[in-house]
Amino acid sequence: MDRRIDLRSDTVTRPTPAMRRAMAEAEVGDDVFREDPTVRRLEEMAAERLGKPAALFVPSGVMGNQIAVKVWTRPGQEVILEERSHIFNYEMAMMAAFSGVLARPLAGRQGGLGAEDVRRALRPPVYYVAQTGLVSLENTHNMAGGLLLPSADAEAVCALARERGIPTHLDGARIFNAAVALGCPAGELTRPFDSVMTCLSKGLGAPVGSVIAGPADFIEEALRVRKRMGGGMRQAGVLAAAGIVALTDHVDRLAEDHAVARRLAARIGAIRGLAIDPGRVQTNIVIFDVLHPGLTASRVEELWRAAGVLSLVVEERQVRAVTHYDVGPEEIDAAADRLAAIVSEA
Ligand code: TLP
Repeated sequence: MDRRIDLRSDTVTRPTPAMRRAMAEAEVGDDVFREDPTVRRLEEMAAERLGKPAALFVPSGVMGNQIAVKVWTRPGQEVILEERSHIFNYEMAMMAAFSGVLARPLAGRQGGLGAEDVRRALRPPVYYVAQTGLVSLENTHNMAGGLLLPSADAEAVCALARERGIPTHLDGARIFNAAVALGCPAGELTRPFDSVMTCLSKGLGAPVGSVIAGPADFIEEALRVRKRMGGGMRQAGVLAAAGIVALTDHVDRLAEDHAVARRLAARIGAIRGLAIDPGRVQTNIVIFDVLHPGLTASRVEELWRAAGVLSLVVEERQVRAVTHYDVGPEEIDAAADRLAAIVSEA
């Protein structure tokens, strides 16, 4: 069988030879003492790209998001977020376990929340109800199929929160995908938010690591919280070096991932028994519906895997395929051919 085609996630990318070289040559120090020059360089670069005064390198996206929740909130408060968001669904209830806050998930439209949705969910400032401690949005929205968060909604939600003195956080794990898709700097998309988390280890291809960015006092507190979570790393410059290559060389090429995602969506759209609106594939995530009565998402995943293509089941009748720099048009065509064969044989 041909080499397997891994569409489970853009996290499966391995460091490029250039990254490996940068890692081997990285100047390092003990970052718990804040003495690793490569980590500091990455943090400065990330702060600048994300348009915030300061940034902090963290081991994972989950840790970055959860540090932000912890810094912005107090136990007993509520966090407003979209019901299919990563923070609510895939971070193992850590906001409750670590920060003692209650999630206030709202049904969104295509992954986004409008100011009116948020306004209705904000708690009145009376002493006998739990107060809203944070509003968090996601861009691109993973489970909505990599959709872009409409900038007007982001601006309006953040303006409303600011008026009420409530901080805002952006889970921007794939904010550089959004920036490339829109042809604008990432800093423009993060501007309305007080803090942002982004991942270096997804489409940007670094082996490990994410960053959070925000005001200097937020980052100062985030440093303490990171240490409490066990996320203080020592000679982390070997990892940060790959992150620097990711931010320098791998952002613009995300457009290629988006193009092959659209190609895959167009092919899937032509398979009877499956459904996808190719117009809704804006970045590198392709989520399609399994309509064929003889198949389920798990069965499609299993048969596709047997044919050498890995994907993820996201709902009973939904499968996710994510593109990244290890899959080009050829792999995508092969994956689509095998999927078409599976459905027609069912
Ligand atoms: N997402 C992973 C899985 O957990 C689903 C993936 O393969 O897409 N925010 C968003 C929007 C994410 O998609 C992810 C990872 C994270 C945060 C967490 O990042 P890590 O995995 O670095 O902790």
